[in-house]
Amino acid sequence: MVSYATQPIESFLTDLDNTESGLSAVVSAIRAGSRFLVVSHLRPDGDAVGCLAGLARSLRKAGKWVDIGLADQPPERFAFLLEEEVLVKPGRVNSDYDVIICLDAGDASRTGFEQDFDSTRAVLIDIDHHASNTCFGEINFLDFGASSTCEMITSLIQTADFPLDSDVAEGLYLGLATDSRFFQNENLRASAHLSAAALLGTGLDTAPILSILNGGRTLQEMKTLGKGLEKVEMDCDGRFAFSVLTHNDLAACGAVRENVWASGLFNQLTTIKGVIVSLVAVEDIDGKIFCEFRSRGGFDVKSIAVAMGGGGHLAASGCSRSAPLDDVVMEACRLIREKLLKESVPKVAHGIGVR
Ligand SMILES: [Mn+2]
Repeated sequence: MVSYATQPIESFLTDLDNTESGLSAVVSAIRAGSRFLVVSHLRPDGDAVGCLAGLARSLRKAGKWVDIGLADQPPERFAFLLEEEVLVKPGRVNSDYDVIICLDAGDASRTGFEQDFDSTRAVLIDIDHHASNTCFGEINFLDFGASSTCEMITSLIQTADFPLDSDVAEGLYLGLATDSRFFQNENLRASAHLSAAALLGTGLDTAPILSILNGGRTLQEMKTLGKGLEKVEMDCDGRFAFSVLTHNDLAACGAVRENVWASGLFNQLTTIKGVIVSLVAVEDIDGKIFCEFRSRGGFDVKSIAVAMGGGGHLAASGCSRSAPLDDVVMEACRLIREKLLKESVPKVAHGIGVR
């Protein structure tokens, strides 16, 4: 029988200078603190909600006081993880926390709590896997090779020997599965699978989680997915696919912005044969434009999102703009075309074992 214990999970962390020292500094700060606020980013996804729930539950079992802060409500299908929580909102942060832990957010403004960070005496810890992270904490535990912040929290809990049972594992497994797209991300490290093994080793029943992830789509989300796919356009010799959803499109589907995220549309366009980069632009009801970029084969969409004021990962990134839809789409398309041209990226062969 394979023993996962023979290879400590830390050995799979990237050798970024600050990764391991960041982890041990975080462990020391958490051991020393007793009152915690854990926060995550605006428009929280499965990773954000999962690591908030997982870390809060573990630290409470370790005898700590933990509150959870979120500026936006969690998406409906992940809300069960936080249903017993009284969520702390920006501007309403008490002054008596020892430590504020910021999870899965590339910079302070992504949380909505940046003014609270400025006015608090608490130690600010930044734990994240986004390569665009600005290192904004007093202590930063960053691992750009990690599949998810949930994977990093699993490492943290194991390293610190904090409680890890099925209750703690529930959110962490959900976040690990969603952020790694069920272990389908390119360049996924062994540590992602080892974290999953540790979480499943708690006796976690994954059936309810899988049923939410695979069967929890609403009719509005399904219609939004259909509308987005119907409107796909191809460019750059079939290497670039994009789709633009206006607020009229959303209204026709009975959908709101959150439904587009939950629909799974963003990850669909790069599954078209030959496509290596995709863009979905969404016009919200208030006129704000959201762009989501995805890529395959190592094409860097993070740099495009950063150039447009956003951030994210090499293969999945995004930005938002308050500008006319056409202008934003034109700028995003131009940046993608220029980068494709400059890098003369070949078509990716789609097929098992072919890259
Ligand atoms: Mn994440």
